[in-house]
Amino acid sequence: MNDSSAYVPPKVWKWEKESGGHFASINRPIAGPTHDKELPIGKHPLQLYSLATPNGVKVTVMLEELLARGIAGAEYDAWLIDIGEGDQFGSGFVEANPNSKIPALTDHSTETPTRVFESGAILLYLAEKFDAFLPSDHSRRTECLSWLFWQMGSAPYLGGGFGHFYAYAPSHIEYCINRFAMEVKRQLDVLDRHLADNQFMCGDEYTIADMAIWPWYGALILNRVYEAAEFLDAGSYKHVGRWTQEIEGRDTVQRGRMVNKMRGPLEEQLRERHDAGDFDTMTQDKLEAAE
Ligand SMILES: N[C@@H](CCC(=O)N[C@@H](CS)C(=O)NCC(=O)O)C(=O)O
Repeated sequence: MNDSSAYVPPKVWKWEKESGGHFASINRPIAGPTHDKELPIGKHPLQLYSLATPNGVKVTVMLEELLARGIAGAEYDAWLIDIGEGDQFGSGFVEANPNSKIPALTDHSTETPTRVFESGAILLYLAEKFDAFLPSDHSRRTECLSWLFWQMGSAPYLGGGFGHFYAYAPSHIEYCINRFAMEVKRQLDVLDRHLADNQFMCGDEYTIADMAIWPWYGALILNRVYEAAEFLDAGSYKHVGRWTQEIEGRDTVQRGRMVNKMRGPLEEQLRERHDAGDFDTMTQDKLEAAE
């Protein structure tokens, strides 16, 4: 760049001030806990510590799908981790996920508790544990995992790249928005071309690849993230739109979206989930009415 007013990086970067963007107060250049706080443990083998962001929703949808299939071992307690309040930096959470990001899962049904972090790893762990939503045929399984890992590698360009500069940065920087809008539109086109010939990401089978991709790219189509559907002309990706609506119509998906939700209509917020009946009795509207 030859703009003389442009920022010139120092020889060694130092953490001197917050960046000023949304979430600036929780961003730090160091890992590890900031305070002591044990994680609660409920009555079920699976303990989920999360928040209903797209990464969190992947896992709650998977758990609700497993339960809807009659897999009782997938019963779970879902505890709320408020990342705006820094819960992800509590000592117990850092033990569950050294990367300090939701979602984190601990399975207490194993000889010693098994921790799983990274949403893609959690989906794969649950799919393997319960032999569900992952094709058993090797080549179909490989296709499914290719799309699962595609999502894990691609969504940071959508969230940390496009979403950050379009919706959260303190000012709109044309270069950054152009760069990441271009990439996100390319990703949507990848999905659109694939979904033109496939009902789901892996042919006619709904799998963990759909569960990973839908909460991000479906949310973009439905204008639930970054209010960017118009800007990205999301409606033009017809096959992604058809697939988005088909998955949106699943009851399991609607339940999964409610778990650990802290925003939106109170009747859609089930901030903690400990029992299937909680959807009827413990939503935030009912809790507040009972106060
Ligand atoms: N690659 C991770 C990303 C998880 C992630 O970025 N989680 C965000 C919320 S969507 C978070 O916990 N942010 C808190 C922070 O960065 O301090 C995964 O898929 O699990």
